[in-house]
Amino acid sequence: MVKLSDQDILIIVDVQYDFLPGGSLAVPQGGAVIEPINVLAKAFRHVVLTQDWHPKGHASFASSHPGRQPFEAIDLHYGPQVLWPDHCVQGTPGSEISRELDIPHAQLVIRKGYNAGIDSYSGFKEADRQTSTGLEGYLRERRFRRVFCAGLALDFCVAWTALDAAAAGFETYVIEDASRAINTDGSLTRAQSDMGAAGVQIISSAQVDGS
Ligand code: VGL
Ligand code: ZN
Repeated sequence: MVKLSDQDILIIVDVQYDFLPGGSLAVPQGGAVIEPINVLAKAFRHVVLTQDWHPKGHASFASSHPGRQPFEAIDLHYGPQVLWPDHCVQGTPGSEISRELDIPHAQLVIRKGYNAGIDSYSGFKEADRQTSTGLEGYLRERRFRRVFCAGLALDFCVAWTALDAAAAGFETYVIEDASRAINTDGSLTRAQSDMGAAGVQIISSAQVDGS
């Protein structure tokens, strides 16, 4: 069991309509995260949410690259980039965080992916690996020690957020049953091995003791 304290924070990643059933980048079984997240969030005093938040014509959209298809990879100025269907465009219904989430005590929504030329899977650092969202400073200033991550998608935004949390020095956990993966081109296996190598601990909701 992992006994929670006041120095623990839960980061709920990208539970937005475009990643849920019917969305433009629907994660397989994405809707299955809602219930476990709602239960889990009640065990945490501190919760933050992330929101994928792209301008129209974003560099991560296949539609921005003539002749390219979703789920192909290309090289952008900062390195390889998987191309996606248009998703989470600022202000659209698909970009909204699910109203099924029952986390009224969430303290912050951190938006990411708003720079037109840079993707950001991570809630901490954009894909150029330079540009910061400010989340690390926020968590440090509030003196958190451990970060717990869950949401969508396990092999992209959850994994990258967890990897950056670990790199920033937080003891980091991913709650697997409260997350679901896209799993394209071996992405889930790769994310799992990257997280293992970084010391991110993969646990289940049942191991979290909020009492
Ligand atoms: C995500 C692909 C593109 C995610 C966001 O939330 O995992 N995946 N943008
Ligand atoms: Zn995105």
